[in-house]
Parts: sequence; C-alpha cells; structure tokens
Amino acid sequence: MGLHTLYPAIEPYATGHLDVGDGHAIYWERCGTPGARPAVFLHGGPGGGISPSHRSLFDPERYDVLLFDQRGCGQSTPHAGLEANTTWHLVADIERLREMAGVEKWQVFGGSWGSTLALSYAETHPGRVSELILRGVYTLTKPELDWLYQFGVSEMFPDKWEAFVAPIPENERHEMMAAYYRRLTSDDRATRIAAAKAWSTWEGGVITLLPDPQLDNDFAQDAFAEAFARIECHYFVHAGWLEEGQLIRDAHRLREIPGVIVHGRYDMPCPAKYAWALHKAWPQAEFHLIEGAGHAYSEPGILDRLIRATDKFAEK
Ligand code: STX
Repeated sequence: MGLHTLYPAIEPYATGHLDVGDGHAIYWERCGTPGARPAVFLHGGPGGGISPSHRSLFDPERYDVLLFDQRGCGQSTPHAGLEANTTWHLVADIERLREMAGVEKWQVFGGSWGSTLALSYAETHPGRVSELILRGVYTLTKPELDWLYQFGVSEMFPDKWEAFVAPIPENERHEMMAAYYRRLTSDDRATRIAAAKAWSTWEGGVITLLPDPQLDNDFAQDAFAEAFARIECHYFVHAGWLEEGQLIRDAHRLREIPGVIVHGRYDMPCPAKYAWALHKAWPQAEFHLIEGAGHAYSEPGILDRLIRATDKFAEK
C-alpha cells in the first residue's frame, strides 16, 4: 500500500464562537460524525490559525473533531490581541472547549507550536487526554528560539535571513526577537505591518523542505501576518511562560497516555534534537524520525505517519 494521504475535504457540521472571558471569543468548528471518537486539533505558530485541510487529518466517519483558532488569530477575536493571551490561557480554553463538547477525554493532535501547547495541556491535565499525536516537536527552550531567530537557521538560509534582519538596525540585531517585538507592538500601523510581513515571510520561507510559493504568498498577507507575527513574537519573548526545559522535565506525566511522535529529519525551524529528547523522556510513545522530510505536516512522509496514527487510534 502506498503513502497515506489526507481524507477528502469536508465542511464542519457545526461552527460557533465561545466567549472565554478577557474580551476573547474563540472560533471553533466541529467536523466528522457527531458522537464518534472525540479529538481536538491544535494549530501552529502560535498565531497560525486553522485551515480547511486540517479537518482531513481524521477519518470523518470515525472521528468527531473540534478545531479552533487560538486567541487572537484566524476568526477568533479580537484579531491579533495580545492581552490575556498566554500558553496558560490557551490551556484553560482547551478545557472550556472540552466541556462545551461534553466529552470526558479526547485525543489531542498538535503540530509545531501545537505540539508545545499539546504537551502543556497534557502535562497539566493528563486524565483528559486519551491519546497524544505530536508532529514537528517544539519544546520552546532558549536554544530552540535562538536557533530560529538568532543563529542557526540563519546559516542555512543566508538569503532569507538577509531579508529578515533588514528592518532591524545593526545595533539591535543581537536580540532579534526583542527588536521585532518593539515594532510589532508599535502604535504606528505601517511599522507594525512592515515588521509583521518580514517576520512572517521568514518563517514561511523556512518551514517546508522545498520552496512553496503558495505558502510564501499566504504568509505575506496583512491580516495573517499581523496576527501570526504579533502573537508568535509575544509568546516567544516570554518563552511561552514556561520554565526552561519544563516540557521535557515533566514528560513523565505522559507515561499512561498512548502517543505517537512524528518529526522530519530536516525540520529547520524545530530541530530534531528536542523531539529526540522527548522520545527519551517519554519512551512509551511511538517515535518516527522521517527521512527526507522537513517541518510541514503536508510533506508526504510526515502526512503518511500522521494519518496512520489517527487511523490506528480510531480502531481502539
Ligand atoms: N513556530 C513553528 C510553528 O508552530 C516556531 C509554525 N510555523 N508555521 C506554522 O506553525 C503554521 C504553518 C501553522 C502557520
């Protein structure tokens, strides 16, 4: 049998907004078969939002999936809002959404930043997680942040790095995240948007193994870029409100949870070292390091493993 691919495109059977307080309303959608195996999908960035193809990671006949735009992005409001927007607010939102869905436990599926959030949630509420599927693991430590925004990916993509540092004067380049954060939170809209596009274009340009012009274009759109860059930079300058190394340190809390970890060998933004560390700290989970693949879930070898994982858990 060949590589597993996405299930056919579907529309949600229900959508809405959930008021979570602090002025935030969370856009959610439910897809698949009402009452079937419950799952929640956690998107990347942070600030990346959900897209229709994420619905197709799950067999619609055997799953009842809730997807949502995390605070401040996608169709959640206020757009690009940073107040009361932290990892721990999102963990609380996932619990509110679970209660709204009326389920005791659910499968948690998260890629990239979604894996960071999934680990934060599962280590806080292990009894609420029936299975955990993680792709493009990111544990949000200082070396991982430096790798993407200071020194590392810069060595592999000098052309794109040049464009990323261009908006920042030389004397501020020793702290790129802080320099960007000042501009992304500027009162001047033109300053914010210019910084947002440069920040977002950098990430869009390094997340696939091979260039993807469609992705480059999506990441450069004003509304997407503003939410993505502001929220991501806000989370990262605050190190995700996590203690250094916390997610690996507390991985022993996952030991009763069936898990699958999928990571591309050539993942640029999220180097494999941290997925490997998670594998060591949580040996009960299946671990797949995919050769010839980068970061994006849409890369064939990664997608194949992810679909096999959702299919496998659908049978239980
Ligand atoms: N951030 C990686 C991440 O979570 C360091 C991510 N990067 N791009 C995305 O997510 C989207 C494609 C989901 C926007």
